[in-house]
Amino acid sequence: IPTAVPSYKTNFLQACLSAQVLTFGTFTLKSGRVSPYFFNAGLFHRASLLGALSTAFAQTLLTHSSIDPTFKFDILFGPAYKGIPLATATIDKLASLSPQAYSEVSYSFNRKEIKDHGEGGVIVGASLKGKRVVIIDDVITAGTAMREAIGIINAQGGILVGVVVAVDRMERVRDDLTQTTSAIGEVKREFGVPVLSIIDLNDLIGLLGTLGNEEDRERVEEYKERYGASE
Ligand code: OMP
Repeated sequence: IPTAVPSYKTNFLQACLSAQVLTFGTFTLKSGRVSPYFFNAGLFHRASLLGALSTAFAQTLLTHSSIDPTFKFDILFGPAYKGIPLATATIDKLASLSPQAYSEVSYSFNRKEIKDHGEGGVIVGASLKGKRVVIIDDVITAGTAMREAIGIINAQGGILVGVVVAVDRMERVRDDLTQTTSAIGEVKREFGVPVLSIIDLNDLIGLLGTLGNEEDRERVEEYKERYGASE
């Protein structure tokens, strides 16, 4: 594994492979595309794996903060359902790695069903109103899930300051070959916020090469040729 790749990325990739969170085969995606690989964050349920995932998310956020000291947030927002354990585990990890900077950060998530009794409302955890919010989620492919989450934050009066995902699949939003921009690129340009990922498609291709898994590497490369984004 090349030394230029930070160890948190390679540790994370190894954890994904060992737990089969990352698998190779033939998978139909939400977008209808047929992919040679799939990342299933729902399999990170064992304590040690959740620890590996939250550590990698925390390192990704800390690395970005060291490059851009103005990158500060009050809330980590995890869209229901898969984002919920990601947000809660990651703020806990951030606070233990860097208590001075992160002890006061909150988690927050949306309800899928509107609750009209008890405390009511759409949001569980910290209120988003007037707060600096970072969205945390599993995978970004065409960006549909991310746009929904941004809609909730805007409706609640939150200020979106960034997005972090486990895997950036680096795919074009549209199948049309004349439009080759990625979902992440569009979110970055449209909302003017950084969109970070623990790993992306190129990290994955690099790892398959290092592991000598030529068959899967070629299939993933072919998929990238077909659906990969320019930026
Ligand atoms: P978009 O909404 O197209 O960006 O797709 C993101 C969602 O697709 C994720 O939140 C997952 O529900 C699902 N997904 C995965 O979980 N892993 C993958 O490797 C690919 C997808 C997907 O369907 O594109």
